Amino acid sequence: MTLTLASVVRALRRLGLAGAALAAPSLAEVPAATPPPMPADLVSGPAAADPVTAPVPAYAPLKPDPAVGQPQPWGIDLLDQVTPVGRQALAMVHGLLNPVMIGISLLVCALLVWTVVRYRERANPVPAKFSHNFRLEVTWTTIPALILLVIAVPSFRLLAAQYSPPKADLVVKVTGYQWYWGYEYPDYGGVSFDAVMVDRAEAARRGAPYLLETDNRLVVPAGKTVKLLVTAADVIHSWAVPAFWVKMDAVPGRVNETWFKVDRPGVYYGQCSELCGTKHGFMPIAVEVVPEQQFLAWMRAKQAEQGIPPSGPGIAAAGLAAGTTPGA
Ligand SMILES: [Cu+2]
Repeated sequence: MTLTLASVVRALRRLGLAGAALAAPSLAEVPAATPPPMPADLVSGPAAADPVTAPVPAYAPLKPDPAVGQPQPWGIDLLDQVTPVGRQALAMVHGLLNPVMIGISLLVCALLVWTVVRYRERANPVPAKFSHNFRLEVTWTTIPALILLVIAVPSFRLLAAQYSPPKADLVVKVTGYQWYWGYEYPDYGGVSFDAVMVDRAEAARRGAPYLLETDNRLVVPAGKTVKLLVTAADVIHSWAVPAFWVKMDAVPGRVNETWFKVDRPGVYYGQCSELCGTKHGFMPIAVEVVPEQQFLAWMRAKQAEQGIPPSGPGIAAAGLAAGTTPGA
């Protein structure tokens, strides 16, 4: 019970009701989320890593943080967002949509109570017979229209942000199957693998949430723009990760495009979000965001495992093209 109340109080506080005006928040000033601590040597450019003095550390899978990128017990609010688009969207929900919804609900409740009390039969035995009120009708049409106009401004700004990604640093092809996901990295010699849900014991061993963890995770570099080409091989699926504010339909015979950029290394979970058959609820998505050097080490190990020669952006610069598996 304490937990429930605490969550409700926390969520209400986050709604920002105290100073909530109906005016659209200036989304240009959306507070940048607390920048994640990133060791300087991990923010690498091609020249940053000297293969002789700075050997690429071996890849080690990240342990999920129960507070980030996955559902919370009794959580009633949206997940904390880790992408620029997600932060923009969440600011709009907390700063504009929730106050508008709550304001309208309270107004309608108050009107209802007032009508019931003021116009009950005993207090108002002879009801009025008029059926139109020009001024009132204009008002209750204009005000909602203005509210929609106010909402439209940040809404279109958000849409524009979602559909105008920066230049992609990495492209991943995502394919939905009944009932698992397949991933392929065309820039790295076509490294590919499937991601299948793990059982309860394996999830517990990894400290990961059951029903959300997959045997192979989609691994991507932190701070880089990742473009996803999303499709499906059988029926319609949907690739969705709530903490990224990403949800894209995977349609057979079509390629849909979406993107995300996550600065904070971590493991983030999602699920197929299109009813796709009996095991629709059992094709989760696990994305592991790692510092770039770790990503390259992981990628090189995958290439070695799949008999693919060292290739792809950053592999040679990181000293991984020598044919050795990093950290081995
Ligand atoms: Cu599906």
